[in-house]
This record gives sequence, structure tokens and C-alpha cells, in this order.
Amino acid sequence: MENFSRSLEQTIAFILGGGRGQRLYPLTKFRAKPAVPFAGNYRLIDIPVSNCIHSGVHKIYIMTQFQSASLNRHIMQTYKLDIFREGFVDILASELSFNPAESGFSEGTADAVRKGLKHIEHQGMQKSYVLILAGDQLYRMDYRKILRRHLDENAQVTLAVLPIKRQDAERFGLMQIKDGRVINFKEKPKAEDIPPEWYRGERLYGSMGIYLFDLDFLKEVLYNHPEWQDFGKQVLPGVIAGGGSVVAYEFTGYWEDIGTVASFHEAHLGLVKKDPVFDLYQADWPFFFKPRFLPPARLLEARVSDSLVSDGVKIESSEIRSSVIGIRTLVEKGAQIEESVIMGADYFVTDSEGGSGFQCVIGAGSVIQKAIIDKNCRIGRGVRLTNEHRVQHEEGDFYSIVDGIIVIPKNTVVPDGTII
Ligand code: ADQ
Ligand code: ADP
Repeated sequence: MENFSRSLEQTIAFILGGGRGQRLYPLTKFRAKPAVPFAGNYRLIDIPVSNCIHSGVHKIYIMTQFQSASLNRHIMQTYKLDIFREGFVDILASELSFNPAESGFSEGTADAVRKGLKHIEHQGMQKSYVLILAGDQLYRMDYRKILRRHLDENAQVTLAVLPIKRQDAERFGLMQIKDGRVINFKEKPKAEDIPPEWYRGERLYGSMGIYLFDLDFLKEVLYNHPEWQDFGKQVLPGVIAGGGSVVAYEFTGYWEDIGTVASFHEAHLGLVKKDPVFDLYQADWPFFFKPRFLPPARLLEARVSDSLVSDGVKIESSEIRSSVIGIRTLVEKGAQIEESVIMGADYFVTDSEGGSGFQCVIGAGSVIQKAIIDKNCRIGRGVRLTNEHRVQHEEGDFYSIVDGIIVIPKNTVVPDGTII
């Protein structure tokens, strides 16, 4: 037991906060991905950081491609870990300056971790572990279980894996597992390239993109192979081919990748269902977020069903269904909101500055369906955001349509009567 606690103390988390992918664009137009608001109160980064804190992993680095003011502010104001436990949450930004179109070089997850490792070089620890996590997934996981398995099996690498369906195979790193050991790994193979012996009945094992490494082994592998840029594409297949000891930890709970506009939107709809796919209320494992001291949500003659409504919101006589209404939103009368995510506002304007006080306003009589409205947007009166013509992709002046979902970027003013 004592050994286990010591190993846990010696575990450092690297949260991969987003590369060039831009799969959440335009939500990442003005901020780093970890700062993208989620479920009204939270930001994406709160999910893995909360999982770390509940699991007793208190040394946390967030790897991000660029710094954003909202990410810095959020981390500083939310996670003040007890210094006597030597805990911290630090942001490491790579601030890439080169142009990938010119160099043909694309920085992957292994590059990001290789850069990050420099920061822990001089900590003088004995045997240490590195837990590598994605920053865009919704799940609750006790990482102690991965560490336990890693130690019991005397592994060099332990991968968190999920049973997945054949039709989802192309989104995942897949593997062949024998007696709990990973003996083959392929990043997102085509269905026809998956060997039949990898199947367990109808199911396959998919990687969750969550890895635990012995620190010394990770350093050796990444420093000896500077050409390996990505864990899924090169590092894991390379380590297995080289005879490394790679073990699987099977996860059975709810898990969803929320790193694309469509999956992000879908996950929110899952949260507002009558029987939510994922419970934000679990008392012993809450997700943390920034304390804000906002007044309670105020609902006037509103009809609100199957929705999440954050603090500081005011809803006049309007109709809201299957939606998330984020902090400090004003919904004016006669508005209809359906299957949408309204992120809310970063602040209230004070009276001396004039205005209604609300920076996020859904104007009177507006109809919003299947949309994501980013922070601080003012939607005018009589606006229709319904994508009537079922457009799948479009870049407008002040909006995007991504996979049929209308996205209004941060700080946008949508004039009265606009139809999209
Ligand atoms: P993907 O999610 O498609 O597959 P990737 O785009 O590399 O892989 O992203 C993994 C995580 O790292 C994401 O959170 C991403 O934002 C972040 N990231 C990527 N490049 C980064 C960089 N340079 N700096 C910081 N963060 C970066 C991965 C695995 C698959 C696995 C799926 C599960 O490669 O094997 O099945 O996750 O979702
Ligand atoms: P939250 O987590 O509550 O969304 P953030 O910390 O991201 O909050 O955003 C609040 C930020 O908004 C403040 O830190 C400040 O930079 C900015 N802000 C607050 N009031 C104003 C204002 N009147 N005008 C412009 N920016 C403001």
C-alpha cells in the first residue's frame, strides 16, 4: 500500500490540450481548446483535471498549442492546489511559429510530450510515471486503477482501452490483445485492413488515447526516436515492435470523444436527456469549475424542459427544449430554443456602461434550433437560426455551419431579422 501511494505521488499528468486539428473550429477561433466552455458552467479542461484530482494525481501539465487569456485565467482562478501536497496545474504552450504548409511538418502528440518532458527533467525523482490524457473527452475515470494494473503487471506502458463496434473502428487506434498484453497496434485502420483475429466476437479493442508510461522508458523512447511524432501512429506500434511491455486496462464506463463540433453538440444533447447518458450530479466525483458568485437563474413565464440552466441566467416568457443555457444569458420573450448550446457570457456589463447588463442575449421572438452560440453573442430580435435548407457545411460572414450545426463564434452580433 505504501508503495502504491508513493507511486501515485510520483505520477505526473500531461493533458494534451489540442494540436493543429482545429476540429472544434470556430469554437477555437479565439481560445485554446481546453478553454472551450462546456455544459454551461465548465470548460473542457475541467474534465481531465477533475479526474486527476479525484484520482490523487496532483502534478498536472496542460500542453497547448497556444496560450489564451481565458485558459490562463481559468486555470489560475480555479485550481489552487494545496502547496503542502506539492500539487500544481501548469500550462505549457508550444506557441508554434512555423508554417506547416511550408515545412510539410505537423506536430503530433508525441512531439508535444517530448517538449513537455524537459520541464520534469530536474525533479530528481526516483521511479516516476507519466499519465498522458486527451483534453477533449467526457468520462469519469479513476486513474489509480490504471496505475495499479501497470504496477501489478510490471508494464512499461499501460493503455486504457474500450470495447468498440465495428462501425466506429475508423475513429480509433485499434489493437490485438492477448492475455491482457497488447501485441499489435494500428492507428485508425480501414475496416478491411483489420485482421479477423483482432475481433472479440463483434467487438474490437479501441484505444482511448490515455496512456501510462514509466517516465524513464518514455524518455528513452522519445529521445531515441525524434522522428516519432505521434503516439498512435508511431510510438505505440514502435514500442510493441521493439518488444516493450505494453498492457491493456479495460474501461467499462461512459466515455465520449467531444473534440469535434458534431460530437460536442451530441454530448450536450446526451446530458439533457430525461435519462442522461452521463450524470453531472455524481456527488463523490464532481467536475470542478471556477467559482463565480452569480445570482440564481431566474425563470419568468418560461417553459423549459429537458435542459440545463446555469447561474446568472434570466429567461423571460419563452420556450426552451433540450438545450444548455450557459452562465449570464438573457433569453427575451417569445424566443424558442431547441437542441442548442448557448454558452453565455464572460461578464455582466455594469450599469454605468449602459446596456441591459447581459452580454449574451437571445432576442425576442428568435428561433434557434440545433445551434451552438459561443460566449458573449447578441442574437437580435426575430432571428431564425434553423438551417431550414439542411446545409451541411458553410462559412458565412459571421457564422459557420459544421455537420449541419450552426455555430456563432464568440462576441458576434447577429442583426435583427437574420435568417440562416
Ligand atoms: P485522435 O483524437 O484522433 O486519436 P489526436 O488528434 O492526435 O488523435 O488527438 C489526441 C489528443 O491530443 C486530443 O486531445 C488533441 O487535441 C491533442 N493533441 C494533438 N496534437 C497535440 C499537440 N501538438 N499538442 C497538444 N495537444 C495535442 C487519439 C489516438 C487514437 C485513439 C483516440 C481516442 O491517436 O489511437 O483511439 O485518440 O479518441
Ligand atoms: P468565466 O469563467 O466566468 O466565463 P472568464 O474569467 O473567462 O469568466 O471571463 C471573465 C473575464 O471577462 C474577466 O476576467 C475580464 O477579463 C473580462 N471582463 C469582465 N468584465 C469586463 C468588461 N466590462 N468588459 C470587458 N471584459 C470584461
